[in-house]
Amino acid sequence: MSTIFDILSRKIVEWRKEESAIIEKGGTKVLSQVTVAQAYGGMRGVASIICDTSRVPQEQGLIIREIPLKQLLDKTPEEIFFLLLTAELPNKDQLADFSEEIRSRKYVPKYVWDVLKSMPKDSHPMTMLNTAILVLQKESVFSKKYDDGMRKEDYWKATLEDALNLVAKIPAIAAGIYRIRFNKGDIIAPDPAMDLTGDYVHMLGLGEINKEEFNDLMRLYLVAHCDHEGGNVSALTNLTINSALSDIYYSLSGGFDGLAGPLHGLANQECLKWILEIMQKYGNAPSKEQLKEIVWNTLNSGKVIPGYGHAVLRVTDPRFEGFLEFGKSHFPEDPIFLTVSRLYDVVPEELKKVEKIKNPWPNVDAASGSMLYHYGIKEFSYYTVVFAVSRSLGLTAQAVVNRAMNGPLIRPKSVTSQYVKEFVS
Ligand code: HAX
Repeated sequence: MSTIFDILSRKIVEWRKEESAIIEKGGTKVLSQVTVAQAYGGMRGVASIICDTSRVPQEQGLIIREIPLKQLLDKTPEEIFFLLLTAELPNKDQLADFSEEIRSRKYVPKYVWDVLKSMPKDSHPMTMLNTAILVLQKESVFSKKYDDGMRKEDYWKATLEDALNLVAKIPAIAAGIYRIRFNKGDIIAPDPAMDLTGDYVHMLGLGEINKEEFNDLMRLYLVAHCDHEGGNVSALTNLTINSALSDIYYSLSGGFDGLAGPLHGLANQECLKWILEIMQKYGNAPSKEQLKEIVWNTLNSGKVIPGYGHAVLRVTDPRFEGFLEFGKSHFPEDPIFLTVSRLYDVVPEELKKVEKIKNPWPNVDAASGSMLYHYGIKEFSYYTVVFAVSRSLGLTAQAVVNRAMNGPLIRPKSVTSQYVKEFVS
């Protein structure tokens, strides 16, 4: 049976050949240009980095290794991680071997818990997650081997070791953070026999819920948030840090620092907060008129409508649709879910009236928090951590692929405003 290391060893030889051929054939062709407005506008639309794990066409949404997300919604995080890394779904034997690789790496050293327990009681759960990852950095195989003079061709192998270790440990760390931060009792140890989803649910220790249903939601959640091409804040940060040959403990925690922003992963926390405020004001079943009013009140107070809009997408996010379907089939009468659905009927039409907003449609964060809330995770500052557990699959896979392809140091050129002023005149 081939291990993930054997499979990637074979594939990387081909990928490197393909890359050399592309550069040889078309290395001087212009892929993208940058206007002055784009330089001032966060480089939106400038194609200038390579990411092979996934792509996000603006009219389709997430496509992982050329398979649209909608066709992957019944998969497990292990299958998706394998797909992100290798560009193929695993067969039965490969999946069994890969799952075992992950299961055997779950243990989280005690010093991580000591640090987390000593943090201020009001620390944000994302700060705790990023701290835990940084504290674990001393375990980095890449860093140790680099110090020992590892050859460049082997960087990816050490990065893969780090990726497998991180992906295996992050659910335990995330579940531990939930229990420590929200006084849920002792940390629950990982079960070596369980898969990533089952063990995360087990370690959260949520008490009286429909475990089977919640397990299915968590599987969907961990699949849906796994990756979103290479140019978003967390991915680009991860890439940039890793390109300096900082190991992925550094780059992942840096990427997650970006995910913790309200315009990125924190939007799910903001969105549920906003929905609960709406329901506090208008009751369990706000009318469309009331929802319109709240949308305009929010916009007029200078705030964004959380969960709506996107830097790339120009349609409803298929990840949002996945969650909407899940809610419809499992808890269609849940008042929070009903408000999420009703907002979907109202918000896009109102945002279309604001000329500057390029995408009035919902993104993943418009629905995901309401799902967790239904099953009893009511502490919404925790929601971005669940997002991060899933995104660790994509970010670590991107780093492995980048090291495999001998990715360059990321170092775009900056210019001063004075330079641009003279340039435009
Ligand atoms: N509500 C109000 N205004 C919005 C808006 C929204 N939902 N979406 C965009 N706009 C505004 C922008 O703030 C911007 O205004 P200014 O020019 O005054 O700054 C203008 O419309 C143009 O923005 P855009 O080009 O349409 O979108 P951007 O690429 O600049 O930003 C964002 C994309 C996702 C950040 C934006 O749509 C937003 O703030 N949405 C709400 C927050 C959110 O849901 N974030 C999660 C996104 C998905 C994600 O990354 N999850 O992790």
